Amino acid sequence: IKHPLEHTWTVWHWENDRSKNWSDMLNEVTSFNTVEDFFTVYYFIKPPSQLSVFNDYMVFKQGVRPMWEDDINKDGGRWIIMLDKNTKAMNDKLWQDLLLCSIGECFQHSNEINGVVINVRNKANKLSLWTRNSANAHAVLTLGQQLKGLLKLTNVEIQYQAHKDAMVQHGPNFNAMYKL
Ligand code: M7G
Repeated sequence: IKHPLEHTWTVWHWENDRSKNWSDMLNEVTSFNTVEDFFTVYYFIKPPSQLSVFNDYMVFKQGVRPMWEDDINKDGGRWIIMLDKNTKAMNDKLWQDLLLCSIGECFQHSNEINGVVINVRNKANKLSLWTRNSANAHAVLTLGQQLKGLLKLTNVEIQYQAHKDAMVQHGPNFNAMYKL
């Protein structure tokens, strides 16, 4: 018998294609709801360090589309961790840790978690933890503190951005709701 997870999670892949709208570049890959099936998927797909730039992985609870507009995301936001691209193995390890902590329900307030994302970009990669309600300051801050602890990011600043702000603020400089 396989070891069941608390939730079923869906893996999405995004790849840039200038001829398409952002949401048309999103593809649903597969879903899993056991530890064993997670690892089968995890080792089947390329690690982030082997993806070309302008590729993303998104892993979200089943039924939540990995976009701001989804009903479950629209009042939410994300904790963002900028990753130095020079440390490939470290990038892959942090992505794996973030996944394992999320699907393994390591976080308090894990009911506030909608999904996790890694964006592979030119200068830096971006790891994020998407939460359901940006107005729930207690849950947001607790999750941020745990994120820093679990991923051992003591000397790295992480920033929380509401999706409503992300919709109007583009680029690497934005007004963070919280910084830790
Ligand atoms: P990004 O891929 O999150 O980060 O957003 P990046 O700046 O490091 O590449 C880049 C752009 O993709 C945004 O400015 C939007 O145009 C588009 N985009 C990203 N997300 C997550 C969404 C989304 O959820 N909905 C829509 N409509 N566009 C998005």
